Amino acid sequence: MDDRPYAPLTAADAPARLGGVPTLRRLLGPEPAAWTAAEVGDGNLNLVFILEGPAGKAVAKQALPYVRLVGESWPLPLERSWFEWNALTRHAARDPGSVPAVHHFDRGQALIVMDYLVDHVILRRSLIAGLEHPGLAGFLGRFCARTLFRSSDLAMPAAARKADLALFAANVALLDITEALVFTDPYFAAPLNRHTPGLDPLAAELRADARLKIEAQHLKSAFCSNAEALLHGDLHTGSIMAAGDRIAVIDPEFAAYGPMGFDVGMLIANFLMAFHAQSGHEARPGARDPYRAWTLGVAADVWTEFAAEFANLWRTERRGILYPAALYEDQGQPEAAEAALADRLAAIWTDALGFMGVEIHRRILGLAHNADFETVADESRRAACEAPALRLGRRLVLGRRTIRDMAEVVALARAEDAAQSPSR
Ligand code: SR1
Ligand code: MG
Repeated sequence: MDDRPYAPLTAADAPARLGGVPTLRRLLGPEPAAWTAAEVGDGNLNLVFILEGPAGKAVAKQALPYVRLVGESWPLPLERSWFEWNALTRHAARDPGSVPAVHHFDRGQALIVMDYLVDHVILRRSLIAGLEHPGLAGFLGRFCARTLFRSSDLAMPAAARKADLALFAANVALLDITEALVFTDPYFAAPLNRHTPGLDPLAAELRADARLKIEAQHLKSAFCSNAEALLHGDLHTGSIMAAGDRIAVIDPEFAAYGPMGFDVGMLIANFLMAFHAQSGHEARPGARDPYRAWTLGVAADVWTEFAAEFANLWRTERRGILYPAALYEDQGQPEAAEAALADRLAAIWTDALGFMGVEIHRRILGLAHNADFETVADESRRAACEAPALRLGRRLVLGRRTIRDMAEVVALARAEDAAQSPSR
């Protein structure tokens, strides 16, 4: 523990400042003077260092007191690191092996030192490069099911869940970002918004769509008030690392209680956007068709795997205060428990569809864009990727009560893509 006042690490002072931590000396080597540090953060908020010593490597993530993407004009509490650490420890317990192991946490310095994941890259980079990761959907679907189910009133002792509800409810500043950036700002000319110039007419059309804006606020209301489970809160493909079939989920600093469909929907939306971005990355039209199919397959399978694991947990770990076995199985009515499960999954599905739609909109019309589209340098080509995604987003938000399954979502994504590029 560093008792000095908070100060951001630098590559130059990180070895000396962290050199007193016994765990890190064991991990990196006993002589901090032989360690090096390199700042590699490319996210919107924090500093990230790779620490390297003769014996090994580690990653140090430190919060800055402001939003890195915007600058010091947008202050942000260092305490987000405390929420991230609490979420990481819960994720590790609820889905062992799914998150990097934490080696050191310093609340005052807003610093988490964790495993260096050998050979891993941010999944979004793989999706841009056209790389497949076997087992990805299964891992992610199970991660969502396990972390959401096991943090909910379906599984947790009531007092422990309420204590966590209170703990994470204090993650106000990060919740405020999501509430504004995901659900409201994309739908009007908010000061920090930006979009690709060719999208002006479509952006205006979406912002004039009263039904869309009403549904977006219904979704925001669900996000703010339906404290169903502990969410990762920012589960996009930039919060996932991958090396072949080894996957890890990182960065749960937006963790808070909310509707289960939020994590699942945001995650699937990012695979749908990866699909729409492929025309911006392929060498010639159609060259990425097999990869397009893979991204849509992952999107669909995330839901299937989530639902399967959720059902498994429902049948084997439903020991919380909700839908107790005393009402169903214990009275010889197992089919009633199955009917209740189907109702719960249907509610999560409807929520998830809506959250998919607003996530797509905010990544194209809001402040925080994603590299899938941003790395398409040619603006007209980029707009041609983004426009069908925006249209898909609207169909998902408005159709969330009638769209039945992922096959329908995939068909909608393909239809919007084809309408934009009829030659393919
Ligand atoms: C001001 S922070 C913008 C976005 O970056 C984070 O990764 C979250 O997605 C947030 O919405
Ligand atoms: Mg993040």
